[in-house]
Amino acid sequence: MRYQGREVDIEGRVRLVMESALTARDRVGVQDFVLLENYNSEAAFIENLRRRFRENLIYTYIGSVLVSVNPYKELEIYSKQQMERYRGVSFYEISPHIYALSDNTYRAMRTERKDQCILISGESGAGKTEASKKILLYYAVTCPTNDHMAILGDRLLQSNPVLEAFGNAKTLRNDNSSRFGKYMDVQFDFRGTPVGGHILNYLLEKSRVVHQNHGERNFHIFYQLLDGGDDDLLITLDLERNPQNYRYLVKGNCPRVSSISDKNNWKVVMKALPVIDPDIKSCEGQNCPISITGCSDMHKHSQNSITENRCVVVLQLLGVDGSALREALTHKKLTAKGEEMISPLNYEQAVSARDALAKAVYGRTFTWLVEKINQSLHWKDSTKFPFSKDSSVIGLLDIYGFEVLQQNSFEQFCINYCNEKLQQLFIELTLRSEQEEYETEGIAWETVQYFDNKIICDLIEEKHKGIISILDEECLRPGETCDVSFLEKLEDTVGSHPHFITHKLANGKTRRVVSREEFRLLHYAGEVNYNVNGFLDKNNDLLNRNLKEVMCQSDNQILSHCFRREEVIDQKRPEMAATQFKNSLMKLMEILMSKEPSYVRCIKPNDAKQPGRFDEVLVRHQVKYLGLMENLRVRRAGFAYRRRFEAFLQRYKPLCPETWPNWHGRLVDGVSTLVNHLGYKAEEYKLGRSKIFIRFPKTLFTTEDALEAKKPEIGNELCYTNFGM
Ligand code: AOV
Ligand code: MG
Repeated sequence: MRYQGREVDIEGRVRLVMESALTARDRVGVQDFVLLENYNSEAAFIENLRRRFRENLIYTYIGSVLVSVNPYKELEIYSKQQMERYRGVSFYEISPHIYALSDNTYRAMRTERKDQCILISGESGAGKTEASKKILLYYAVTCPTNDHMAILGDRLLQSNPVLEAFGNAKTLRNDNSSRFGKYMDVQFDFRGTPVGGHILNYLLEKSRVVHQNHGERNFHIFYQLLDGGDDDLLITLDLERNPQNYRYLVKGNCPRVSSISDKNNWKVVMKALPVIDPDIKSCEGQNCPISITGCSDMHKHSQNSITENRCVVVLQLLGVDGSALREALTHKKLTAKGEEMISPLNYEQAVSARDALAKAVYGRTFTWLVEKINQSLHWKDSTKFPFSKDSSVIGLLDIYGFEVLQQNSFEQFCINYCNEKLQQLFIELTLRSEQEEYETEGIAWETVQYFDNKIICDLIEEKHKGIISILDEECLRPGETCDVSFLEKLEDTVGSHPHFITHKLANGKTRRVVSREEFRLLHYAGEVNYNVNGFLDKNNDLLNRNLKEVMCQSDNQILSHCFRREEVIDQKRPEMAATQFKNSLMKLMEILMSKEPSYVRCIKPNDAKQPGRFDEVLVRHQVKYLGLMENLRVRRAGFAYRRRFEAFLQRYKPLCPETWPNWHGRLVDGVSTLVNHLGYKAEEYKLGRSKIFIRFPKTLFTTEDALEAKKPEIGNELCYTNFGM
């Protein structure tokens, strides 16, 4: 909303519109949805997004929430000059941008000395990872630094290509899809200089190492190695260039991706690895994760048996004894009544033991890599995680987005559960808290209805009754259990839940849309059928004990770190995969709740990954489930401006002889005296318990004009300063 050359944001910051900073193009549509005339209309909302998208204006605010639409093309808006434009400038003085949000968060951290976090959400391919990289780059470039800290900044940045190589893959939804969740804390000292960092990683999709759906690939690093590794390295690792020759790379029948240069990315990773850890110099070295990758694709597709030479190379890389490994891959060791028994595995069992080993080797190497990165980001002892109190952090959350594939399995179940949790956090912190503020302040307020997805979170995670508990029970139950018995148990326990559906209808008939091996969850973001095949195995995530024993003997530096002897000695069963994931998400929610959140809500404009295409149906669906309309209504329907009594009084006290130069009574009486003097009408404002709420921006503009007119009398410094909460 503009008034006499000023704009006001819903938070109440009044600012002069800097005509030079905003061009006519920037003003296509409205740059903040709260300024939409018809703010109740979804059609108007989408039209505004579309008009801006057409002009490559991919960012729009809802108050302080940044909505971003993936342009699927490189835009000239991320240069260093652009960063400079956004530095230290108020949120609304300039067109919406991820840099504005980054800068605002940084300044809030410094001035309020409160930890911040930036939560980036949206479905697979919507632009979360790109957004998180841009934020990190912004801090690396614009924050004050010194020579030491420049190295740290470099490490922070270089951790990205490395983690992406090992943790991202081409899926049908996204050519560079994150297959792990990532939360990164960047730590700043009191000068605002980045001094440390820490990454928490969540549930890597290990099953991809041994299987890919049609049109998808294994993790990028395999293809990078085969395409980019120099001849000598490939000879040492006994590898051929063609990925299609490898069983673990051929399943998706998609060796190349047009948008990706594996060769170039290999170079980037090779440059980045030694920045993170100078010890990782040579790829053949035992302390290089690349050599582990070399043995993960140990099997050639075209041959039933592994060649003699390849066998020798793999054993060398794994650093284990050949006959012991062969024995462990073909036999199972059981302990019954205190006695050890060895029984041979059949073909399928041996294949699954081999796959389990490959997944374990890859998954644990990935965790090792994250640990290495974390060590390199701990600048000195005082920056050990969790960080000390004299520094502040900005946390960045970039997880795998909500996904619906043709066949959805345990991995999609976990990914989508994670997205439910994030949505729940968004509801907690924006919709609920905003409404609760009116309640706490005793302000009359018409509640905005929104869908609270807690019911779905409960269905999945509730103790004893939720899907994860039932899955765990079924994994632990002695006797014949299988994926189908798990499904039956689900039907018995949660069959009547409004967000759970199987093929069975209440009248005994069969529902067509869900097969006999599936259950359907009605997620906040859409309906997903999960095929139960593999749920038990994936949740168990077991590696035969004798395989573990062999791996513990490894003389490879990385693997001996990954496979600890204690694991074999300790007979206690570790937590199951889904429960581990659930617990780590609970911890993550606690971390995020303790910080001041900012939000980036990413929207995917089309399913074809194409620039310039705005698929209205697809966008509308996302606007709906992301709760953007409710978000807008809550911010808009109430009061445009709110400030604590002391801040309001401090700023406007020159306008009233009774409050100037100082007010000595109760704050609420001071504010009341002031607004009476200014002639505020009863319907224009309300006084809460600690804040004044002003309904219309116009009221505030008039007051601002009066202050402007007073300027010659009271001096400039009072204007646009001291305008905090
Ligand atoms: P995601 O992180 O949200 O999906 P990405 O951030 O990987 O999605 O974005 C997918 C692709 O969209 C990128 O590889 C880019 O090609 C393009 N893209 C996204 N944002 C931009 C931008 N601002 N400018 C130009 N291109 C962009 V997933 O990790 O699958 O949930 O799990
Ligand atoms: Mg991603």
